[in-house]
Amino acid sequence: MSHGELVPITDYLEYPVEEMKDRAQAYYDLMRKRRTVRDFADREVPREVIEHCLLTAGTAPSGANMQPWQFVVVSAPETKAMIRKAAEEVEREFYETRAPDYWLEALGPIGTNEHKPHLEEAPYLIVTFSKQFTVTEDGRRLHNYYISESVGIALGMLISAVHNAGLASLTHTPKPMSFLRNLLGRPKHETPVLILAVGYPKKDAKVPKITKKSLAEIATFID
Ligand code: IYR
Repeated sequence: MSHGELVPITDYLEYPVEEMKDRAQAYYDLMRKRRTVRDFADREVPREVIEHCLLTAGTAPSGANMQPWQFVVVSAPETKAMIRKAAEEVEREFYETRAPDYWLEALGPIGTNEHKPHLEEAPYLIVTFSKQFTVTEDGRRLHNYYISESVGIALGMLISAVHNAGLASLTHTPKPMSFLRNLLGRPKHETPVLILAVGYPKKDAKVPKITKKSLAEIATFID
């Protein structure tokens, strides 16, 4: 068994404890302002911002560092229109026939339905695929590990990066979403996971009146 080369961790930054506390709180204060937005403004977003957000997502830890994700960034209006049309078709069926009552009830406060104008209005749709295996340059298949965990972590970092840049996003999961593979020309071993619509919120954008759980509700400390 060969081992990889280990190098010193030159990039680690330690802060004095007071600064550490301030930074932790400041990051929470930034992130607590993130809201999932469904109404996007017709305003251009610099592609460079999207590229840096994707690079941030790409720094995510992943099983055996296999980085089992592929991001397809769609800004072409024709492609966005095709995605909207296909998504609205599956969503109509979901809302009208497939969704059980308890699911529709849970979605009540969020106010979603089969209409997905944001898929055309948002300047960017970042469609994330997970890769079942990695194909090397010489055509060999390498195993990927903890695929859904790794992709979930990368998506969390992407959403934070987008918010940090001052843009809004919407996590959208048409069900089933396999149509995205053909539509975007991806291979069979890639599975669509999420569409992240990204852009500026519309001036009059409204968001659901919902709250997040308290620390006591989400965490248990064993001292
Ligand atoms: N995929 C549908 C339904 C949906 C499901 C959940 I769970 C949500 O939190 C929001 C929507 C849609 O996107 O409308």
